[in-house]
Amino acid sequence: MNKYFPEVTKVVFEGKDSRNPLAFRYYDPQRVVGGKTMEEQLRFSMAYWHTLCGAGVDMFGSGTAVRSWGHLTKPMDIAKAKAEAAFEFMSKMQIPFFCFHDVDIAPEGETLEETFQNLDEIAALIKDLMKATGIKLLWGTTNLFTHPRFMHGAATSPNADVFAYAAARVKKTMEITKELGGENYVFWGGREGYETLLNTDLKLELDNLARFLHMAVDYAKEIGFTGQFLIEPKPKEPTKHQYDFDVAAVIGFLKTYGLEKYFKINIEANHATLAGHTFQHELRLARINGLLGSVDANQGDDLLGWDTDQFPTNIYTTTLAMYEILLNGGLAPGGLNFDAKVRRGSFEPIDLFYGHIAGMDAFAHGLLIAQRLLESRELEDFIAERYSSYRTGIGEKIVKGEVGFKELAQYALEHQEIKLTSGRQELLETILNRYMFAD
Ligand code: XUL
Ligand code: CO
Repeated sequence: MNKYFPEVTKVVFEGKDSRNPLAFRYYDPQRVVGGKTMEEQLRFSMAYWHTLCGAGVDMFGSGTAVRSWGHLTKPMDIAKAKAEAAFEFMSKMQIPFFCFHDVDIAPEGETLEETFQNLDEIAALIKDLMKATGIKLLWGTTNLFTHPRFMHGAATSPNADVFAYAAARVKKTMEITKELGGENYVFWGGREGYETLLNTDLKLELDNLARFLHMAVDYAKEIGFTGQFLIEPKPKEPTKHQYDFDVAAVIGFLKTYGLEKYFKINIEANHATLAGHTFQHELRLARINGLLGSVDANQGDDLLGWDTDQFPTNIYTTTLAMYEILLNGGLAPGGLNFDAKVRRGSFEPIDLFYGHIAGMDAFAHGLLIAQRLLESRELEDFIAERYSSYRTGIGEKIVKGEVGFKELAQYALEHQEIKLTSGRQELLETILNRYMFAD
């Protein structure tokens, strides 16, 4: 496999002193960290849409990306070349998983039948490539947002024919995901939201979204698809108000509609910051609710208010993310999917390698730091001490449900001198820096 990216051989671990830009300085797949190999802890995945389909288009300019399959003109020839290029790329990058939308791997046909036929043909090719390389499918998903028919939503469209059409497409992608041994299936509510309440039946749209997801659960049971269902929150873009706004909104939605047993959450770093949260906040909230399923690994830009989907390079963020993931006992069957694209100006094929190396090393480095931080228990012990008043006396009674307002009022009357302790934020930030820059 040396047809599409001949300028690169295999990217391997060379250690932190290496100056080879096509080597890993931290990602050492077989190194054991926290009882598992880095490969098992990190479960890296390539996003088919950005890496194979991203053309470098933006609101003001056309595609810039130079790709070795760029001379092809027939949609199915392009799809086949992209599939081969994808597996050559992942093999050279040592990326063990990939994720796709249906339309990423095969072109839409004139009719639904033709679309399905195209999908079957490319899925068969992908299945062979998976077998030949050992690369696995982390998740599949359906693109229910690009085509004009989804302008008002898919499962939340006011038009029932669109709801039915979306169901047909999800049904097919789920079948292909099962056929390829996919470990998860993602729902990102691309256009499931609204622009204005002046034309929106909010209650019906939310009820319909839940109906759609229940149908997906039923169909998975029917065909024996046992992958984990995931919802990916995002607060805005493309619609002004997305229904899956953030982890808190998704938890409320899942519980309201009795879906929490069937779904976990796929948390994307850039979506977290767009919602006004840190990535760690979203991971923590999902984790403590037993709903942390998988991660779309990327980062936004503090100065821009949209989803820039950059490769993650901020080691503070990757460290605190890996801290949550380690406390979660890992992500499996989820993983770290690089929902990230190279900048429009990074138009050469080799930039795809630099982008993924940057992201993989940032997470591997973050894993090493997070593991040391956890083993030291410095933060855990501080937090335990900070809440120690709930382990004895009146605090213990509160936690055990043994007192109510009457007893607490009596207690307060008898203990009017309250002694507070410092939160020590600056000290804790210094401790974190000690781990960040230990090597
Ligand atoms: C869009 C986004 C999607 C989902 C899959 O912001 O993140 O690519 O990850 O549909
Ligand atoms: Co995403």
